[in-house]
Amino acid sequence: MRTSVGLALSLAAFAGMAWAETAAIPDGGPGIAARYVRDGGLASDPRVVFFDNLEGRSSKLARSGCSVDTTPGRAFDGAGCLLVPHEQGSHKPMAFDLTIPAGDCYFFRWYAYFPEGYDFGKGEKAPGFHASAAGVGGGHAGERPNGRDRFTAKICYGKGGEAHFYYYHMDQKGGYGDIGHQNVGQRVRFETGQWYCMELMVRANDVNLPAPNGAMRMWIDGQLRAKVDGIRFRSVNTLTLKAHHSAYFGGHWTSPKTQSRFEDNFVIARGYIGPMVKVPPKPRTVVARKMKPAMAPEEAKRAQQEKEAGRLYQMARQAERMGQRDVAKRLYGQIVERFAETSIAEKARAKID
Ligand SMILES: [Ca+2]
Repeated sequence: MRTSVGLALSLAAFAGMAWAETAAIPDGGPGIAARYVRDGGLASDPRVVFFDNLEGRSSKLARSGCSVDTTPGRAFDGAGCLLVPHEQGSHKPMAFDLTIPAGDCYFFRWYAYFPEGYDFGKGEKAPGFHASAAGVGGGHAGERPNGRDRFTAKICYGKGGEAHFYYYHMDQKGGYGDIGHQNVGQRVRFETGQWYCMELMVRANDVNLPAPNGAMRMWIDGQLRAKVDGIRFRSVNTLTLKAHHSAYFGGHWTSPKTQSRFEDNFVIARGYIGPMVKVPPKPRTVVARKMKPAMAPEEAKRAQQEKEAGRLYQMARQAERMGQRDVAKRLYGQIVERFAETSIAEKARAKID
């Protein structure tokens, strides 16, 4: 009797420890990326195990039909992003693994963009994680994992552009994986023509706990939008996380039309990554006494608008030189619409007329 009471107490203590870990998962706030302006140097952070901003000469993501797109003005940041093509009636591009060290808990951040007219159909797969024992290949759709063979935890872009979890685990209701909808704050439904910062955390459970402690989190633009706790993914510790680039429509359905989605700035790390910061954090140095008088707010705003408009104008000119008149025209249109008060708006208007 004493032994069983002692065992129950130590199990409760162990479960309590596991709960404390769950509680420590961040809800958002500054992540690893907050220290690296425009992700510069982020690849060298000791917690980062995979980084690809599609700016190099080659990319490990340019596989299975996916390619690097350098159309001016297309990327989230820099010159390149990933073009993910979908053919009407096809499941392609098929999923592929990204090499990372074996691990039990990872964060995966990327940026996602859906151009105007994009049709989410019945939903498509997005990046995430899976695990499989040696000798267990793909093609197990519709089979409940047994704890020793495999599991999956990824994001899907669902019907109407609403991101949710899709996960195969030991306690799932049926043969197919479970869906975990957004359950924190207001649900986000993707709009076209806009970049979104996606982040997924997956923690495989410690095995043989009385209460399983597997967990998933999803952040959109740095805001926690979905969480699931208490998941039993596995019954052996040897089943560890592998990163997966998934981008196919299905289940049983396919892309409703031939179209492309775009992605940029992929990072996988051992801690919360968070959105890219575009300006350096404010320096903490003491302000010198003799300073140039600060610009009036109106003047500063105007200068900033001139600068932004100038940047877009340069991009439009570059597109023109490359013979991409549609892109150039779109950019000139943006200048006229967004920066009507600037000197550059006049020049842009002349280009459209
Ligand atoms: Ca890029």
